[in-house]
Amino acid sequence: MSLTLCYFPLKGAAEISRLIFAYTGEKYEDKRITSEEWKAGEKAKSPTGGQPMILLEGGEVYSQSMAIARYLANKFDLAGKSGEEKLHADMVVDAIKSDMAQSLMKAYFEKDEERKTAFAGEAKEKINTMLELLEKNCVKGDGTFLASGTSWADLMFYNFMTDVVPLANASMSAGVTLDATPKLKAIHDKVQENPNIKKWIEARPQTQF
Ligand SMILES: N[C@@H](CCC(=O)N[C@@H](CS)C(=O)NCC(=O)O)C(=O)O
Repeated sequence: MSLTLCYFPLKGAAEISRLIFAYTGEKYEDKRITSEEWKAGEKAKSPTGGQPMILLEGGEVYSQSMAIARYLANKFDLAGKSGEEKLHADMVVDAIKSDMAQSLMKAYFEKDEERKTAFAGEAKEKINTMLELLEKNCVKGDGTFLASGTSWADLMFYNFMTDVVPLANASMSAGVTLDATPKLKAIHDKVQENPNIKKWIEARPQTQF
């Protein structure tokens, strides 16, 4: 039995794990759970009450998107080749998830127009600062964050630029680009050009989020 990744029919917090499966070519079941199914019984299966969840070969269920993605990165050798490389990859992933993506999402989902404008301004500033820092301090390889080659940090960055930033650019004129950060652009492009990733991007269900 292969691994089963469960999530709503969205890219959202499961897409980084799907990208890890896609990049490595490892087989899994991409189980998409509707809101109705979730409420009707699936939610009760999640150890921490949310999705995504992963069902392991032995039947155990685990949740929390970043714990699942980190587990897969370790399992499929995309976490980094040493303790320090793993720390480096985690640092980049946290900067993307906890700092950049979170500030954009806070603005994106805000209903009050005045607050939305203020949050969008803050998000833009945070992202531009973080992109400069990642460019300056965090790219150790040739088109990869790690010196040893592609890692889940590169896939996380690609996920952010491909699935999160376009929403913010379209709806809040966030204007986030990689024009001033050539090393980050090279990381994005290297993932985008990977044949397994290309295949997944073409084949994956089309969803807004
Ligand atoms: N910190 C958790 C958040 C989990 C979470 O809230 N997931 C949402 C979907 S993105 C969910 O399951 N919502 C439905 C619910 O909580 O019942 C993670 O990263 O996995």
